[in-house]
Amino acid sequence: MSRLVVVSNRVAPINEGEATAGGLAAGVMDALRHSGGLWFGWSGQTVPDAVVPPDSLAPGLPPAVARSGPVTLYTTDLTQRDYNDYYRGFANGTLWPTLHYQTGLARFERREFEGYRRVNRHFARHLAALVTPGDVIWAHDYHLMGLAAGLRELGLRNRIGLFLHIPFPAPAVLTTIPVHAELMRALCQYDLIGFQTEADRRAFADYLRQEAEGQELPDGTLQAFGRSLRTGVYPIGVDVDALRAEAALADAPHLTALRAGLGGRALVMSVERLDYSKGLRQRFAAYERFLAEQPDWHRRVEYLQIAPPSRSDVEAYQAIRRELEGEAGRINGRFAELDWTPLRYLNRSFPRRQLMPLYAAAQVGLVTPLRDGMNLVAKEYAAAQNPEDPGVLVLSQFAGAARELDAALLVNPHDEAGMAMALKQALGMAVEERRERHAAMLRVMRHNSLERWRDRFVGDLRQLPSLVASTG
Ligand code: ADQ
Repeated sequence: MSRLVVVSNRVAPINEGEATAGGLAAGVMDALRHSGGLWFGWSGQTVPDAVVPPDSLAPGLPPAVARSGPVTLYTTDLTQRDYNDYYRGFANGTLWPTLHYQTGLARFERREFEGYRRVNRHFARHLAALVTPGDVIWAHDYHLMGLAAGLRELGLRNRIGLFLHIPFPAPAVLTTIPVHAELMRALCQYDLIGFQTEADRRAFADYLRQEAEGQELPDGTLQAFGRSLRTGVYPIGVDVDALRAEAALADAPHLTALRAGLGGRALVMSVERLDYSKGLRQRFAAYERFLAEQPDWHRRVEYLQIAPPSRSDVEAYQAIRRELEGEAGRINGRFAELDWTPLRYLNRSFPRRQLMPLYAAAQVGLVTPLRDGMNLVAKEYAAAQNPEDPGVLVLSQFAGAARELDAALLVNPHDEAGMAMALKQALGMAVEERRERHAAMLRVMRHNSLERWRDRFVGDLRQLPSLVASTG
């Protein structure tokens, strides 16, 4: 079997039992262990600019290596300038907001786009030295849209695929990025591009048709920029049984502390990185409205929001953090009693094995992003529930997960009154209805598992006609 080479902005910790590693990292690592392979990405370290001359094509510091059985990890450092332009700049200042339809928060600097291309080439040069002609290369996410182009420039003809974890927006939104054509031309150097939903895949095909004179052949092949490529829909999943097993460990000390604090009140819970795309501001407002309109729920409910800061050196993230701190204080100031804090807002992360029992203890999982590629928290929350007495998932219609989990209570995160009503409905839902909805969600999640996501993507990539094989 051809060797698998995974590339992502950051490489996951190699430690199998790593408590904080997400399902995604574990799933990809499993695939690598299965076929043997390597994982390449940024080390997370930056070095002073002087180490690599500006615009140099020299690869910089040699990649560090770690091994675990048949899996080898390679990482490379970035210079401070690369980090600023590529990671903080174009990836998280331009692409992230635009692909989440937040064009008002997006900024554009050509210098940063050049940095993005530079780092993608830098990754490509390192990789080119590591891969052999039969390897299949699986890149992840919006940081690496230019990686295949970098590899092709170096003459690589391997099968190269990209899975986009976040949404692909409508063409009218994507074209707000001044260099959209250069970006999409580079993206089309991939052989296979995977999306979370059919809506994302369709938006990409629409862009190629409307903006790049592309066409879609009856067998689904897309042709644009002089290239033929395949696309597919691969909704990322979770390992339902493993999550439920973690969630059922109910005697953890942190859970005892939570229960003591709750004193029998119903728990509403949300967990995410602190990010403007996750809809926290709108959710806080909806909860405030719920409290204002439903005085009979006062003292009987508590909302726990866990949101560790992320990307704190990007201005839009500092702004949302300041705003939420203010709002949490104001809402508590308005409703709290001596013995009741209606909203608990924690800016920290928890190891997975602690998070799952918390999900299981929550009567309502409130997952209301303004846009989200998939949203794994929604699936983790549903998987963590006790099937006999499950909690209710209130889910944004704009999360990719809503396409599969239509048995959740679906809400529009911009509809404050609608969200407040859904919260009331969730808190009062009879156990039969909760069981029915939960069983329906479990069925979908068992089918679209993490394993299936990975095996389908890697299987499709392996099956593509190999340019190496066909040309010798
Ligand atoms: P994210 O935007 O990071 O992922 P999400 O899908 O919810 O969003 O995944 C977050 C992961 O981190 C989950 O496994 C969650 O349990 C964990 N996590 C979040 N907050 C945590 C906390 N406070 N403590 C511990 N763990 C925490 C991107 C895309 C998504 C897409 C995923 C996977 O934006 O749309 O679903 O990739 O493709």
